[in-house]
Amino acid sequence: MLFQDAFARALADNGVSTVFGVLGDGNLWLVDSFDRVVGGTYVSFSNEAGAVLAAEGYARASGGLGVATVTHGPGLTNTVTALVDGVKDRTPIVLIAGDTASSDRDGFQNIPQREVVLASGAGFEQLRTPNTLAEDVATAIRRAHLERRPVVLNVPTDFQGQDVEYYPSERRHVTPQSVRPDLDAIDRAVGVIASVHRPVVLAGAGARTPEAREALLRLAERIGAPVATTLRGKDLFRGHPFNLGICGTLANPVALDTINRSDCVIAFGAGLNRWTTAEGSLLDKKQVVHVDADAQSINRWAIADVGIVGDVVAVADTIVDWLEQLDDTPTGFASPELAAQIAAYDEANFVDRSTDTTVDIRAALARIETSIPAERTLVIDGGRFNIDCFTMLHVPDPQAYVHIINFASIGLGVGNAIGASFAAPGRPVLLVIGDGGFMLGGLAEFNTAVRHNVDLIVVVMNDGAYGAEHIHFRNKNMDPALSFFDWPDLGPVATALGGEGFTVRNLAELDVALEGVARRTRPILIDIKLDPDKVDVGGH
Ligand SMILES: Cc1ncc(C[n+]2csc(CCOP(=O)(O)OP(=O)(O)O)c2C)c(N)n1
Repeated sequence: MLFQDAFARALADNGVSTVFGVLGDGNLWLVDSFDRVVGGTYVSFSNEAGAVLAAEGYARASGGLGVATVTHGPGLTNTVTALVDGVKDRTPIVLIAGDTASSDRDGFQNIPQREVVLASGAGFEQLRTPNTLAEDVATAIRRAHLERRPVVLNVPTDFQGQDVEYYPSERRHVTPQSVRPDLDAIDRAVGVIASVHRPVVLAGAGARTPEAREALLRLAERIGAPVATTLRGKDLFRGHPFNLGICGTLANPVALDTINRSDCVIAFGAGLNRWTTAEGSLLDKKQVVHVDADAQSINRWAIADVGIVGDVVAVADTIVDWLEQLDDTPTGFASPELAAQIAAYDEANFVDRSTDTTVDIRAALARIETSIPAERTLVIDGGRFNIDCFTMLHVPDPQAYVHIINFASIGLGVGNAIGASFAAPGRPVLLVIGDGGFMLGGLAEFNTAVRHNVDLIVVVMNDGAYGAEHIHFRNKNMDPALSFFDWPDLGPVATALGGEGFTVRNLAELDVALEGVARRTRPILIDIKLDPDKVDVGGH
């Protein structure tokens, strides 16, 4: 069989059905075979960065593997920021990169690809010989899953066109299993939990399944604890009477007061990083029980009194069983008074500072939250606008929130949003992004969304500035001129790119745009004009 046909078959045999990419002579025939011979879905991008970001968005929204492909040299170097983002986020993707034939020393696109990849923190897997392709493809996929990071599969260009023998590889990764917790660690955790009076149960990205939700609520009820999440566990407990929402620097006043008064945090699948713990202050003088399937996260950011390595559901259920045997009574910290305080808190309570020519960001978010279908995927780009987005926009389950700011890079949103839409077809993707982020990394890929008929709703929070930098100048009483941009109106730009664009200068125009969302037939962009002096600080 031809090398490229066998390669495509190996992808299909390993369950790869969708590949995001940009063509070049390094991957041309591989993509052709994937499309034509095995009937895979190939999604073409304008820039390699967008393709790799889409593979990440696909992996993040599906909880599985994302796959992208690029050509050698500049095709690969264009992906470096996206690779680093995947490394920091621990996203499993395989990037199939063509590589210059080893005989072609002077090729224009020849660079040391291994060195470029390794410097990004991604893994590198060489496709060794045409006849080892089945093993090498399976190994790259296995590594991406187990190492939870991007792995670049490096494929010499001259292998394309060669004849090979193909046998499927059995070298599969083992899917995650429920590891039983150490009973000694459970004993110590139960000792702590039975002795405290005001516990809080905290869930992170490692606990964002319906089964984990049920198990953690059983535990919380058993001990009388309110529940909270990290940003990445966003909306896991939405609608529950003792849901405090996000714990940390994004916490609302009721949550902050409750967490401050608590004497024990029982964290499941949560990193306990500086944002979740507000630089450690929220764990101060509290007992900490930290449960995670991955031993690496325990004592990484915060020090735990008891660390338990194990499956979130298995640990929570075991703790509940042991407490039942002790006949321990609930603490009463989750009291009717607390439920009343939570119910009374209104996150959409703000002073609307909209004018005829600029919109208040919170007023815009409140309307967007209620007008755009609740069954959505949500992506929020970097920038100072994003703080209010995290708390005022919601998702039906935490998997539907695609987190893209672990590298604090702006402009990664459109690629991620397109990839996420392929992982969750039938759900519109709502992307909120700043004008700086959209112009930096989104403009060309908005047309990619049009080309592939993606159900994408882009909201640009447009303060005509790099707001995160603008505020630094303002805070020092300096002229912020360097942070300002005189962009064209992005509504007509989106229309020119094949979508439907709206320019919004006031709330009446926002209502018109949101009516447009309800009858959309193609990607939509709503360019909302904000006053740069009326947006609260976020970003980096
Ligand atoms: C790739 C990259 N370049 C530059 C920065 C620095 N930076 C952080 S926020 C920001 C401004 C972003 O502007 P915009 O997207 O309009 O959002 P705003 O801050 O105005 O809300 C910049 C340039 C960054 N984080 N990432």
